[in-house]
Amino acid sequence: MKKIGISSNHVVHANPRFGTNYVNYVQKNYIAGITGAGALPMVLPLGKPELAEAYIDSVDALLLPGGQDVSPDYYGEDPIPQIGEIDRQRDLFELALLKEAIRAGKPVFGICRGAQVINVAMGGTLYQDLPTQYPKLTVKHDQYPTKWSTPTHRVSWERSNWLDDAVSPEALINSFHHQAIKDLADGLVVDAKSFDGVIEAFSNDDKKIYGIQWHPEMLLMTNPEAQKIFDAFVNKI
Ligand SMILES: [Mn+2]
Repeated sequence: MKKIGISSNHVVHANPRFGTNYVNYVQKNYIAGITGAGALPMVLPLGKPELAEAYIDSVDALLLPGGQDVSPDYYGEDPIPQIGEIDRQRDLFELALLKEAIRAGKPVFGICRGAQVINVAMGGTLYQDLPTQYPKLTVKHDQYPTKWSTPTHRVSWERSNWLDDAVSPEALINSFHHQAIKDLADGLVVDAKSFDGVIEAFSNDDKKIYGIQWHPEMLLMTNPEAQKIFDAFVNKI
């Protein structure tokens, strides 16, 4: 069975269930996507970057899920007032995991924040906040309060890519981001954009690096077709 490492998020604010006894967590929908594709999810507890090599040694591929904003420090900027929560511990752990996965030639799939982490790690930049920094914004990229499982906006496919058999060209996707890729890193190629020009998918098939800006795991409960994205990734291993 192929083993997919999923980097976990953590709760580091006091909360009603756990107080200050903080927890690592992965949303169950990611687990469902990986098991649905016939692979074995291995949750990687958010921890020391020095452990990244050992973690990556123990899996066949890496999934970087969604979550906090990426600190702009890695691409040479200070945070603007509109940035959301950043978490340098998570950034540094995931940047280390990604570096090790690329070194080991193991496939990587970044979803939302995960795609942004890949881009930044490879030398790209982000819009810290689309409404503030992207003048051409005409699509609602943070669809809240519409449900997670409701697809809302279209994408324009730029070239044949790894999702050809997984996502129909007319498909709607869901969208929960206010950050987005600004300058795409060298070595990555755009697969799809929204109709206002925001990069929604990229890949490097030679290095087996894949990123999408939407959340197929959240679509699973209402749209079984979304499983095909996880299947396509597992087939790349
Ligand atoms: Mn979007």
